[in-house]
Amino acid sequence: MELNATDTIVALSTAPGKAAVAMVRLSGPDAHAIVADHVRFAGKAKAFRHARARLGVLLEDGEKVLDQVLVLPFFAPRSYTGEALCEVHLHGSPWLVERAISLFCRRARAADPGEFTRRALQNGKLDLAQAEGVESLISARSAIAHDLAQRALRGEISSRVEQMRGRILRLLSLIEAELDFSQEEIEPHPAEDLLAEVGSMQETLERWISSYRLGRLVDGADVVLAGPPNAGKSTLMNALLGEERVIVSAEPGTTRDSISQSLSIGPLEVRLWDTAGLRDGGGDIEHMGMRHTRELLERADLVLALQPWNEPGLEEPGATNAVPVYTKMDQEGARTPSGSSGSGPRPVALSALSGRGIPELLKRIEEELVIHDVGDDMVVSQARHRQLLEAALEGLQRAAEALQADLDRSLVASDLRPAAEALGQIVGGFDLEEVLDGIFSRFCIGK
Ligand SMILES: Nc1nc2c(ncn2[C@@H]2O[C@H](COP(=O)(O)OP(=O)(O)O)[C@@H](O)[C@H]2O)c(=O)[nH]1
Ligand SMILES: [Mg+2]
Repeated sequence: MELNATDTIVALSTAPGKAAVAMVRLSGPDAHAIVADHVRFAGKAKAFRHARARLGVLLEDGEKVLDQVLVLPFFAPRSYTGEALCEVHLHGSPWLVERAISLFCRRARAADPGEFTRRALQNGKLDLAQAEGVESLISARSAIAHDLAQRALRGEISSRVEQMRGRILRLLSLIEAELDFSQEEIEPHPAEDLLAEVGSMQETLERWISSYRLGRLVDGADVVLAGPPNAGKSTLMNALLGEERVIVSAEPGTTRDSISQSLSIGPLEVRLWDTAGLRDGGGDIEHMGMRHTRELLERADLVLALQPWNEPGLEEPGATNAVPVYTKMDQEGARTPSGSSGSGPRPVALSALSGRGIPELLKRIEEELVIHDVGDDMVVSQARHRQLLEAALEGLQRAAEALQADLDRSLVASDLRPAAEALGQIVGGFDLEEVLDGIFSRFCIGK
């Protein structure tokens, strides 16, 4: 895609389909003129003013009134894209929207997916991490997803990553300066100082990378109901969903397939999985179900390991992310099995039939998933960011090793450079050499 796009693009910016109101957006040099061509405004002919809405009628071929519209113009660079932009609000009939777009398309072109945001990126209105934030915000389905997207959009990821990249570049410039002026008897920086700085950056990057455990939950957390047949998994599934979603029966092996359903728990979106209970025996289909159960257990964010209160220990919750759940606590004589208060995670006791213990379970699920209060610290929610942070960390690790082994400092520099580059890719739009040039042009030796 060319920089400084010169064509004007148009697209429906609200969801497609029938709606009370739809918004068609144009961006590019002719955005205002194109709209003015097709809309007759009430009152005296006045020029558009930035961010001032005007009522008018959309005309087909200069006479036939298609709809009453609200026109909202934005001037470059004070728009989302940084270009002249115009919103046209009209009634949300798919036919009408189609008509309006084809009128505008006489002098504009239908936008490619994401092209408005792409132009915003090219015009410096957003950086790459913020553009990803826009997409995340639109797809947010939970309070956590929304919160993290807003942070990205505000530039919190970008500024932290940029700061970290700045630290690496400062280190690089120190080392490069030593190398460039090695004849001039400059005292090299002690390895311990450099190591301390690299070590502190490593620590921060490790913390950021581990925050992905929380950040990835923006796509929904997988919570798996596991346990032997007849433990009450399907009954609990229905109780949590508040509907008879899955079949419950006293016959072991009733659930043979894994079934998932979404559920909001606190700030999270959870995919709750009912599974085929693991047991010896059973037919082919049940075995296939059990294989799927094992796969699910491996990638689960949280396992609820169900056991009837009177048959504890049938299924040891082997996974570290498993919470023991004692079921059927409404039965006569039911009590939490002894020995359950020892080491290991605190058990939850409940009855899916009476509902007792269900609120506690919901609270516990939330606690287990939102591991710690992240406060203002960085939370990585994009797999792309995590990969690049890992690449950066690897570079720092190698640099630390080179420093420890007292290798030539040029080798240290060549490990630091890809680390800075990886961080640069998170925010995007930077040329490392360019930045280094900038830094060195200001760098002054001997002063
Ligand atoms: N009394 C009592 N029975 C339950 C409870 N939960 C499940 N059951 C019964 O236990 C049997 C097996 O339940 P189900 O949910 O199908 O177990 P699953 O095999 O783990 O899915 C059924 O007869 C249920 O009615 C409970 O909380 N209290
Ligand atoms: Mg079942």
